[in-house]
Amino acid sequence: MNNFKRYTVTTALPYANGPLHIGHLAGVYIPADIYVRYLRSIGTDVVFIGGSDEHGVPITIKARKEGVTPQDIVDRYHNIIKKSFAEFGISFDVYSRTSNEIHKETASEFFLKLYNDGKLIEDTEEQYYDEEAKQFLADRYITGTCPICGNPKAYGDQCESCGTSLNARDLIEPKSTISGSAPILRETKHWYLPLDRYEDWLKEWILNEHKEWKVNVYGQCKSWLDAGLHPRAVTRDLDWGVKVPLKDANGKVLYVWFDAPIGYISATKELTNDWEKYWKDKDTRLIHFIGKDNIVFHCIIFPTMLKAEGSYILPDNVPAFEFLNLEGDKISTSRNWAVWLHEYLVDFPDKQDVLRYVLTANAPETKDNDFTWKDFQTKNNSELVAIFGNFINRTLVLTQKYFDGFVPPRNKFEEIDISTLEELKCIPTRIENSLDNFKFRESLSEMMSLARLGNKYLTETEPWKTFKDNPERVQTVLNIALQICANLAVVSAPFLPFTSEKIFRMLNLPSMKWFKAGNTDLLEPEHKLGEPVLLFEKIEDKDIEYQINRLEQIKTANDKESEEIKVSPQKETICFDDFVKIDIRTGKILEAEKVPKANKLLKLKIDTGIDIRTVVSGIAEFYNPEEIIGQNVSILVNLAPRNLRGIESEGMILMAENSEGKLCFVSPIEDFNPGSEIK
Ligand code: B3M
Ligand code: ZN
Repeated sequence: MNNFKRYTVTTALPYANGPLHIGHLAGVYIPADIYVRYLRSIGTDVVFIGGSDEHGVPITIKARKEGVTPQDIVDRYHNIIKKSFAEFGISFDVYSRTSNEIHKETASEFFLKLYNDGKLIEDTEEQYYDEEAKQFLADRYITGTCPICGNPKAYGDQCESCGTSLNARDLIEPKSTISGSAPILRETKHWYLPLDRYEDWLKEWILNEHKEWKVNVYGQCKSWLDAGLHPRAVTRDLDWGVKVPLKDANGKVLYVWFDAPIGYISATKELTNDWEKYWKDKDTRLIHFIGKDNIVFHCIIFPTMLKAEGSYILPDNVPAFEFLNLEGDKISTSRNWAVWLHEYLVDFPDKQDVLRYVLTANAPETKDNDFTWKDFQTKNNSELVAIFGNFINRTLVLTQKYFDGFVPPRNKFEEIDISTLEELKCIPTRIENSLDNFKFRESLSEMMSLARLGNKYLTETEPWKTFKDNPERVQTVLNIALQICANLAVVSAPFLPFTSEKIFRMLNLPSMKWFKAGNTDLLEPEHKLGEPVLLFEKIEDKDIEYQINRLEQIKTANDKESEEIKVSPQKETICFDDFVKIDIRTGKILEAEKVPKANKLLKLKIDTGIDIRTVVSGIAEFYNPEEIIGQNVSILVNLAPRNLRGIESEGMILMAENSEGKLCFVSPIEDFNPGSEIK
């Protein structure tokens, strides 16, 4: 270990504009959670900080598209995200958000301190302005023709066709996405952080003093520093964000990447009045867990802000992870190419630890890595079930059978007993060393080596054969096997917290701290054990095929999307009397949930004005249940009820369907009374 008195561990603040997927967990939150659980277990004073990043242009664009406010968007996703973290046991001491007051104050004060100390530069430059919408345009709000490849739909910051990163000024025939008009150039004032003035200091601090940082992190920093740094604007013309706290800054907010990392500080303030010792005492070790796309912000820009402010400590390490792919393809929210955490739990309830295990074993530590459902199944069936679960289960069941669930005494040792206990004593230190070096895959495999050791011990000593002739020998064997179980409960806790708790309960022991690991007398003879329960269960082929199928359907839908748009021909003529038989009403979705093991179906509760009824609707591929609650709909109410997957569906929601089978709601655009007739 080292000489620090306490730890501040932060995790990248996810943007509150979508739910979480496995890539988030694997690349940031699971490793951070393992690390913090371990630190707590060895008695370290640590605060574990998380929160939602609720500013930035993508959130305003999403809000505009849906016709709601940015605050509506972040309220929705902040809650979904927070819930997912809790469900997967990510044990934050505080999970905050950057739209709350304490953050606005903290970020404003930070900016003002830099401003008043003369640490920022003021500069005026020309930027695109939409005269109809009367606002300056962020790069994402401008489209035009890419000067490189001619794509007519390039964005002001990037052309998604050829991948070139652009400046809005590069676009040919730029257009505002807000009003559709051609923007004009207009002067605007901004404040800049002069990174160039900190270049020498950064070189010394990172390249000389932090050679121990992970190669990917060190390498990225070095190439930024070698290329030379330039002043960076820390304000934007936008109406969503932390207002710039200066008189002449109307309509300007802090740049999201300026305020977001300050969110770590505000979250700590929210947690404790004693926050300063976690941020200003040099005996505190500050560690940022992030994904690789955030390296420059956490290693260069935020440290420069902290240094310029003057009273804060700097990060001592920034363990950044690479990316997790899904079945060979980059995870993508817009293409719905992801395993969403809230959906995973519908299909695999109570299997949080299985996902934690698989994602740790495959953590994209040093290079991008792939998640596949087949591998998920294999790791569950042949590692968690066949080794870990099997060992614990056999030990407890045999103790129940031979000794009524009482821990037997130890008698004379044989060679294998001694060597097994010796090996047991070494394993915790190996896990510690790996964790101290942020090698999570290695630490997990050391943890599993203890389960392997136990399994091998039982297989070689064969207590089920020995019992008849030599029950005394079996007493020793099961005592030792039980000590291994207790040790597994201790050392698996950071990795598989839910499982660890179950083992402690099965052993009828209170949860134990890390210093107990390696102890061979955790269970006294005569101690009465609790009830054995199954820790892991086999995952069947059909459950995996279902998941693979789901992804294939998404892939097909995505491929089709790029094909031409076709319109189907008009149907045969009907008379007015046919039409009036149809009773369509305005309604509102009150509740929505996935129908288990059905790709396409959502079960909805609809207020039809007439009554509240259940409707099963085939829209699950296009909408997450959470995002459609409160949605206005048109509903055919006099359709005869139908039974779908055992659920009685009493009506049909009207949807528009395009030639690729994509669906969208057809609903009153105003909040109309449920029950109004549509004719
Ligand atoms: N929200 C970016 C991201 O999720 C950003 C992280 C902020 S950390 C202060 O990639
Ligand atoms: Zn292009």
